[in-house]
Amino acid sequence: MTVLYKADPVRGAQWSALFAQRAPDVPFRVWPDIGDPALIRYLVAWHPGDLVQTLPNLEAVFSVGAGVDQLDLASVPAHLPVVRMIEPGIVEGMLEYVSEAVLAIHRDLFDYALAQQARAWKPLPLTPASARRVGVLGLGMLGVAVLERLRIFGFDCAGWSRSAHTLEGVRCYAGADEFETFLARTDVLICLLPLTDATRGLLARRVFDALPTGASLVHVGRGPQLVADDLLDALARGQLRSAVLDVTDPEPLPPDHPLWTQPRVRITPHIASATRPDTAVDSLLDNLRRHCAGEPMIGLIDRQLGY
Ligand code: NDP
Ligand code: OXD
Repeated sequence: MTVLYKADPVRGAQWSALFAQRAPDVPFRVWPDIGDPALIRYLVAWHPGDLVQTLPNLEAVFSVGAGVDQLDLASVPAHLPVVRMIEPGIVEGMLEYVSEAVLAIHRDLFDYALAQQARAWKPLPLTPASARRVGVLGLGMLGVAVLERLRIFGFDCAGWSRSAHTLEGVRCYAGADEFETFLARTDVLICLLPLTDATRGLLARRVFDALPTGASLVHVGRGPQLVADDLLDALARGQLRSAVLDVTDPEPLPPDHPLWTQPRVRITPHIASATRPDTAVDSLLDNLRRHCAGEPMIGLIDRQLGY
């Protein structure tokens, strides 16, 4: 049951060494060294391209990351399960990134960076965390973990998802009917939604205008969920105060894009979190064992919903 890896080659070498240690009986190959295509049973990939069609005995496709939007699901035959990556390394990175971003917004660090440029010593009043209303779009693996972490700081926490959830200490909202109410109580909006037809372009004027004036955005979902012109406009009008963007459309963001020069926008190059090979290999091996035993795999996506 050969596993084929097609993603970052440096990380591929790490995966290969870990497989050799932890599952020496499972042949592991790194693309383009695929050997006999008929022997490949499992593909672990970021952008598989048309590789899937060339592997006649494939039994499952695994995304190397938490999202699956980079896979062209329509090109994966319907009988093949598609599984996303659920592993603790991705969660840890996201907790650090979002905590830092929310605390930077909460403690007015955008204002102090501008004040420093002007050499202005200008203390602002402190707002208690309990008076800062944080709202997370998406209550999945990452959204729930982020809310648990933000609660420790004492923020007033809420989340929004497609279906109804119950989370201790978090006000949960669901579906289109409760979206506006969720937005109206959110000072710091964090996007942790998967990219699907339903979420593409969601972060647009309608949403920004439904937030309290002076709210901020932390976008760690996917670039095409954000309408950049609407964000620039909301910042120019003062409707939004600041934005932390880890994802953009396109990636990389072109050097002449107006977002780069916005003083109240902070951009990072899609590094909020990343799959960690040492923990991801264990998740994959567990799923391979489950698949062989006929048990449900962890992270199996619903192809109708697209996540
Ligand atoms: P999950 O699949 O575990 O959770 C997705 C959540 O989004 C669920 O709560 C789901 O609702 C909700 N959701 C999906 N569609 C809608 C919709 N139309 N309306 C309302 N809610 C919706 O995903 P993860 O938490 O693991 O990851 C989320 C995303 O984070 C990934 O898809 C990826 O895009 C991004 N990501 C970014 C990284 C980065 O470095 N910037 C790193 C890793 C991930 P329900 O619970 O009802 O199904
Ligand atoms: C992921 C990512 O989806 O890194 O895991 O964005």
